[in-house]
Amino acid sequence: QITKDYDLWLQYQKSSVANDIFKNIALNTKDETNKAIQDELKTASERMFQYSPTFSNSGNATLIIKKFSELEPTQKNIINKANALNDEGFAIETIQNKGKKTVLITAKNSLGLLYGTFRLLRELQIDPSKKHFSIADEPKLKVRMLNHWDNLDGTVERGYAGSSIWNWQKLPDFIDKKYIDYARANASVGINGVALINVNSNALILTPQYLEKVSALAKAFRPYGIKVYLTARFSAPIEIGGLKTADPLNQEVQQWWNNKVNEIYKFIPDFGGFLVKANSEGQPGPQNYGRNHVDGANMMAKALQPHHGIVLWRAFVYSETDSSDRAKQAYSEFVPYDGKFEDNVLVQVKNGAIDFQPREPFHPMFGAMPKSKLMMEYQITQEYLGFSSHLVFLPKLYEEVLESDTYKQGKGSTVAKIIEGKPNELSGMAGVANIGSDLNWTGHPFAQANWYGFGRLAWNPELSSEKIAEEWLQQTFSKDSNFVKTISKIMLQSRESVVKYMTPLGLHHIMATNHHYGPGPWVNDLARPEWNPVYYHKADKNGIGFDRTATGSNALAQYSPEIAQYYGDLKTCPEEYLLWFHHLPWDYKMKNGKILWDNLGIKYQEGVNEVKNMITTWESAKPYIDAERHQEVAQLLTIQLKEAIWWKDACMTYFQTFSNLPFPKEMETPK
Ligand code: GCW
Repeated sequence: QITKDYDLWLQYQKSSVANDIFKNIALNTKDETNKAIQDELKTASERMFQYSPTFSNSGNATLIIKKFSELEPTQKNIINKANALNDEGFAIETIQNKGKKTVLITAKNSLGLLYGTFRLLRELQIDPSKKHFSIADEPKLKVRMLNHWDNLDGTVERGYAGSSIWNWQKLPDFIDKKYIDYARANASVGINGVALINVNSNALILTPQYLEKVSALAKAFRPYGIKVYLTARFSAPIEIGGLKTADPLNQEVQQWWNNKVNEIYKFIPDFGGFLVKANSEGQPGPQNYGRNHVDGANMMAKALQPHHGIVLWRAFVYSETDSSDRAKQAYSEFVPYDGKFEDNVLVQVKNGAIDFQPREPFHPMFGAMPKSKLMMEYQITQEYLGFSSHLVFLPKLYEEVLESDTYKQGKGSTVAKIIEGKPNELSGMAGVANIGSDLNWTGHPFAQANWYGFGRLAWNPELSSEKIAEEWLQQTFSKDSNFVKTISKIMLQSRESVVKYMTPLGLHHIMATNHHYGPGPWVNDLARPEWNPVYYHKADKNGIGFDRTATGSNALAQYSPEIAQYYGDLKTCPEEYLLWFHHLPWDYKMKNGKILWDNLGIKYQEGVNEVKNMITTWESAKPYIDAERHQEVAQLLTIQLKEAIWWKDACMTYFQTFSNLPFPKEMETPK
């Protein structure tokens, strides 16, 4: 073992109690997924309980893993239970078998059995003595995928964990063990799709030379139920097809995509489909030809339909020409087309309308397109949240968005309900991966929890972040309840802390220009106004904040009347979103009786103090875990504190040039 954190949450730590559950496993190992189940059980059993399981199809099994079509009629009640589950669901039950207690994992197909196995292993990692099971579970979303922003040259856009894990030069013949471990980790939380390269795509990925390599990766992932998707550059028919145009309504262009898709399926029979960024940040798209998003998406959708492939059409668009409020643009470009997208199109919407900020209100498109299928796009990589140097537990952010009530179909139409969609229809969640070539995969050991938590929420968008933090800690570090209690507390608070020391009270996009690391609220020399932080905070001598009410950009009108009223009225608008929706004077009196300027300083200071507290708490965790990972995290927390102070000092000093007020007494004065 090179380093413990390579094993992620699949540590399978040596257990102090015995359990013979893996002694004799009834499993048909002919199928490649069942073979993956076998490998996993062997590893887990040897590491946790120090024995190798026997795999057979008869005898006195201690664990039976069988599709329910293979179960005996006497096991009817379990069959019924499992039958009610969807195709990827599973049941785990302790049953009487030949007079002995036996654990049974059953599902409709082998992928369900794999998910059931990983679930059993999670339960055992948390409680190794466990013998009684009665679990039935199934994913609530169909597409649960990672989006890699990896480039073909090995760099990763917004990647902070080394370089790309895809070794294009050695593919297709060399299958790095890392690919398998990556697939195991994904399958263990139910992730079933991966878009291999950047949405700022390179058409070369669609050429046979690359498709051959992609097909080798698809083959490696297949036993783990993971489908491969590719980003499709809209202008590919010109760049690699020799056509003069990429106009989606041109017959030749449609034919080119049909042929291309047929070719792809020859290489990858279970290819997932295309992920497309079009007409956004300079990427080509249908608008280059006077067409719209529906024309573009449906053209690709039609090519994919004969093969049951899908299109993930991104809604992250904003144009060079309209810069009154970037937050409004996606809604204006998409909502008028509700109901026009083909059945196999998912519109992939970022959680908020600006761009993966530490905190954003939910995207107004959620609930606004009832006749279309919308899927969620989260960022797991921490572009705007301190890269992989800051400990930030993102499931807390994900959960906040999923729980938000859009009121679009009446009270209770939460974002989670909207993306879950109708039963049996296409639905999904994507996360921009934070994975790279670093030994620990994600740069920060705690960033692994964001990958894990994303997967758990994609499986069940209604899970609590608290549960996710606890089970991740138990599997990754230690089951000790003291440890789990204290460290889950700092995880759960970490997202609020980063909001406080970076962008409190609804401020946003004031990170340094281009790279987005560290503070940079001041003017830059970029031509586009919406790439300038001052566009977002609008600080002047009269006050600070973006007026998105009717007196300003009126972005609020894109929400349901209930939400527009709630955020628009200063009496009800939560402090967290104050400056997101309102421009207010520096001496605006807030609920605690203090003025806005003082509250800003107090928030920045609270953020800093909370990081200090994280450091002391982490110090107390020393006895519970290995020195190596303890030391790693301790060093990173030191960076985080230094930078929280940097944020506070830089922002408050800059904003003071407008407010002309002294720092509040609660705030430590910048050195
Ligand atoms: O967050 C912004 C990033 C870009 C990214 C873009 C997008 C891939 O700064 O790097 O491009 O969003 O989501 O398309």
